[in-house]
Amino acid sequence: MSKSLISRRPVIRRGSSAVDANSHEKPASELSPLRKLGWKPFFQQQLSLDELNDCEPVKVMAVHRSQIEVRGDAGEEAVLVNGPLFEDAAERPTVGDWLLLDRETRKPQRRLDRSSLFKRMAPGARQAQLIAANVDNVLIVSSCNHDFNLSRVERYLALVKEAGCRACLVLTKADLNDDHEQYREALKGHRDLPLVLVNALDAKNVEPLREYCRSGETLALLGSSGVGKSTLLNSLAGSELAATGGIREDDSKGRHTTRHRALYEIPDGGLLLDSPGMRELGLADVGDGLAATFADIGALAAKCRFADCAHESEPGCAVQASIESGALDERRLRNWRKLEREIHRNTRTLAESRADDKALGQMYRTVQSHARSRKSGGE
Ligand SMILES: Nc1nc2c(ncn2[C@@H]2O[C@H](COP(=O)(O)OP(=O)(O)OP(=O)(O)O)[C@@H](O)[C@H]2O)c(=O)[nH]1
Ligand SMILES: [Mg+2]
Ligand SMILES: [Zn+2]
Repeated sequence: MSKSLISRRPVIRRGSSAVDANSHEKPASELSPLRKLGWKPFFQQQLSLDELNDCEPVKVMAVHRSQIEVRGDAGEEAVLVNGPLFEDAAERPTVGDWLLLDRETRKPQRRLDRSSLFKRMAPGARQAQLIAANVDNVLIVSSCNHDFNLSRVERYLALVKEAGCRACLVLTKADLNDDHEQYREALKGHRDLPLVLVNALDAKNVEPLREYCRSGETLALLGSSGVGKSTLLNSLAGSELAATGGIREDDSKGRHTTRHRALYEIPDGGLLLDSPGMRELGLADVGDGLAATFADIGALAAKCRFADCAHESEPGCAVQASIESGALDERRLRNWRKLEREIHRNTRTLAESRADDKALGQMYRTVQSHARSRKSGGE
């Protein structure tokens, strides 16, 4: 199916679940299966008339080496990872993506544009690794022990804000720690980041988190290994959907209990993304998200005497004045600088490897076309 056929106008087909794309007001129990999976007008509008007739949308629930699990109106099925859609590693579908499956052959035809995308620099590589697509809300999960680290929270926030998602910071293992005030104090500078302390093992305790996972919404749980992401999932779902592990409390290396990223359906709620703990979250292409995360420093910097102030020892530096008065934490300035340098470096690396890939692709095409013309020349 050619991309040129894509109509950008919404096409509503009577009698199909696609009609429900506009029914935001319905109670959760009445939503169509697709709406429950997060189908929205944004995706509906991408379908051409031909695609409406020949294809059906499915959501990628999990990605394995040779096949992906998808779910749609027809329930769950497995799709093989081959064909043009899977050739370009950077374009490969990720968890949360919407694909169009041919109604007859059940083969994926194309991936729909994403409403949001999380990616990180693949540890030790020059490429980005996709984490998830089409996520609405994120719980940045950390725990009330040595795992808690404000600079890491800011790293996650840059990613989440770049994607335009709503974030909440969840500190698990509140039952193992009495000094909750220290965390509230540490988060004072982040007025727009709600903080919830929970015992993730206790279903009643996690109730306040349901507002991030309503029917039709997708909630991602992101955080290090052993902080209790799968435990939260199970408590919200009311059943043991995922295995949880016994990480040794004083061994920060820990074992990764969850091995694959996957979406789970929460009864009377939306979809929940559980993923293996991330030891490294290298940032790239999230300049706007970083600016939003450190908007307070940006606002101060605008008041510095010199437009190119480095906020070190320049006279009239509003950022340094704020640190001296105790209003701004120096750690925050250091982390902002560090992340800014990292994003700059990684974004350049990605741009270079994209350019290399493009040049390589061009070279292959040239070689192939020479080979073809030699063949047709009767060699
Ligand atoms: N006491 C207590 N234990 C918890 C809490 N949350 C998680 N745990 C325990 O911490 C351990 C790790 O929890 P998991 O849910 O497997 O952690 P995870 O974040 O999914 O870890 P990975 O899958 O490796 O990324 C398990 O033994 C849980 O029972 C909590 O709030 N209180
Ligand atoms: Mg887990
Ligand atoms: Zn300054």
